Amino acid sequence: MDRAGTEFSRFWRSTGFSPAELLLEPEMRQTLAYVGGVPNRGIEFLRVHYMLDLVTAQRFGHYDWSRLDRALEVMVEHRLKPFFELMGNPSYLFTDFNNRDQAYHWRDFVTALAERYRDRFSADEIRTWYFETWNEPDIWWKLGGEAGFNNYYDACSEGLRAVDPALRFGGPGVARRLPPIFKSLLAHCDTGENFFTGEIGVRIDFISVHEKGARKHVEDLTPNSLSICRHEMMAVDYVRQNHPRFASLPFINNECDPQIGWHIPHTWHAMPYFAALAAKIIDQHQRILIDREGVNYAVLSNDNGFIGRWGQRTHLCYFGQREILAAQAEHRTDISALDARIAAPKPFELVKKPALSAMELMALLGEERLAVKGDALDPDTDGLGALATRLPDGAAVLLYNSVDRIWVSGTRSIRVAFDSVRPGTYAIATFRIQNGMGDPFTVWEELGGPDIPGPDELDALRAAQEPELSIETIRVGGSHRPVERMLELALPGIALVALIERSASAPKVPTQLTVRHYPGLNDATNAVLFWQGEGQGSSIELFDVLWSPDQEGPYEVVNPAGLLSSVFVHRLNTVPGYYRVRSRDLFGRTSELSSAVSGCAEDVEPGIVRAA
Ligand code: 8U8
Repeated sequence: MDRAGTEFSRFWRSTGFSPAELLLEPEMRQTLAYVGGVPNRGIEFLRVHYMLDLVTAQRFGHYDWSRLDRALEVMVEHRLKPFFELMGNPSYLFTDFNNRDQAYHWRDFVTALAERYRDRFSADEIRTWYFETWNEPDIWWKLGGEAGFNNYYDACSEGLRAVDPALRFGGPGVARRLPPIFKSLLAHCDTGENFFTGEIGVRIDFISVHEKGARKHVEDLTPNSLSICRHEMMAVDYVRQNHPRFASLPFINNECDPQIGWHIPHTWHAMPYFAALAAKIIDQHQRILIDREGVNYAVLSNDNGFIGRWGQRTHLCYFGQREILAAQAEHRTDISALDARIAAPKPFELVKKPALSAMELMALLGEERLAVKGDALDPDTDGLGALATRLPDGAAVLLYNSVDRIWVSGTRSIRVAFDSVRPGTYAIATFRIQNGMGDPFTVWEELGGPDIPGPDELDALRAAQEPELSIETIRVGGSHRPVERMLELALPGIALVALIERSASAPKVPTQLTVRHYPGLNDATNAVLFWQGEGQGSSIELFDVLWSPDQEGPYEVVNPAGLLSSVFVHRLNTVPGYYRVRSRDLFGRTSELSSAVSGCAEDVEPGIVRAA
């Protein structure tokens, strides 16, 4: 291990989707249990379009917040923070922001919103959120052109500032490259007149754009990963040249997807290809934008929080009868249709894709980079790259093998060597995602591609959804020779290799075990269990879920493989029983069992929460 580390900011821990009404539906609640369960808050922000459509109103100033309250509670319950687009229109009252009264009503609406969620979630909490403009105003802004948009911007800014000047607000999250509304907003913020105060200039706390790797197309266009960084640099350079006082603001690409069109099926969305590509794009941002260009890069987000099937851009594969394709064009939220759907939930199942497992592996990286002395590393040419970090009790290296070609495959033999390892007992853990490892789509194909998988098929899919793990325990003496291991990494593929020193203390018991019930396929009721667990013992631990018909036990493990994330879905047995969870370190030491929650198919309504 090289001691000369530099700070490593985990800037990719974000996702998004549309539309906000999904937050009130069971499919998204279950999705967020997975997304929020990624270890070390490996996904922290959730950026959702049309949030403010969830507010209803008969007239300006009289708002029903109840649906938005619930939407935010679902996020926060799953440890997620809103990347809060001030987008949407309460009962479609607002029509034109060139109208002075409407601009003032919007300002007061934003003030009411910020006060409400400060009181509900605390000032400290909402200061860690981001507030952003309307999504992609260059396409979706219809309330008064560029002048109206600037009034809207000032209303958002002043509305938030009235509650707390420390609330972060920026934008404009544009879809196209340097569109006119991007330029007019920056000019307004730099030298324009604030609609409300008459001051020259309006605050902007961060600048956000969208750049993706290929255009929208039904074909699998080859994403050009480097072009994402190159195109982002065009926005950065524009700001540096035209608005130098904004040059060091946090810069964000909060829709950094390989290809436009989340809903268009590209089978590679289900495959290790996407996992490896996402890791490579993150590393390119570290190398090119942060290290080389000195950009204050704050957030990179894939927009892959949607509900969809294998080929769609989602973290999980949905099985069930619904086609959830809202928000493909300008979206209007139909509140009464939403309420009707909430009242009659449909059965479904979700299976994790490599896109989400990749986030679990990325989440195991530490916050200090270590030098990588790769003689032959040239990732943008041959696809093999590495991100190495220090952990409090060792080191973790993320290796990816990814080229911008969907049909190219192969294998690399890699020698991973950790230098300067002090004497002690260590575990070397290797997690892998590649064809046939952590790859449930291949299992689904082998099963004949069932639309509605049976119970055993679902078990097989879920058994394949965790990254493949091998663990070896070694003793390091005082020789100062590097600790070396060979690794075969497929193209495409990613691996996380960690060297973890054995600590004196055993893993700590997980807390806050919660179970929620959902209607599953095959007439099943699923228990979705989630809990708090990491950050207490060794830096890399796994969880097990145990079940017993008797609260006192004996308990048996029901998860087929150790879990990195603090979430597990289990089909309820016909006999009532109890669940407990435990942590397990890489040396096989386990914590005590957590307190129990009951999982009983007979006495539950879907969606009921039971806290331990
Ligand atoms: C540039 C562009 C062309 C187009 O036809 O549609 C677009 C839609 C374009 C850019 C962005 C866009 O919508 C965003 O991207 C979507 C997607 O499916 O890739 C979604 O991920 C986002 O919700 C949306 O903001």
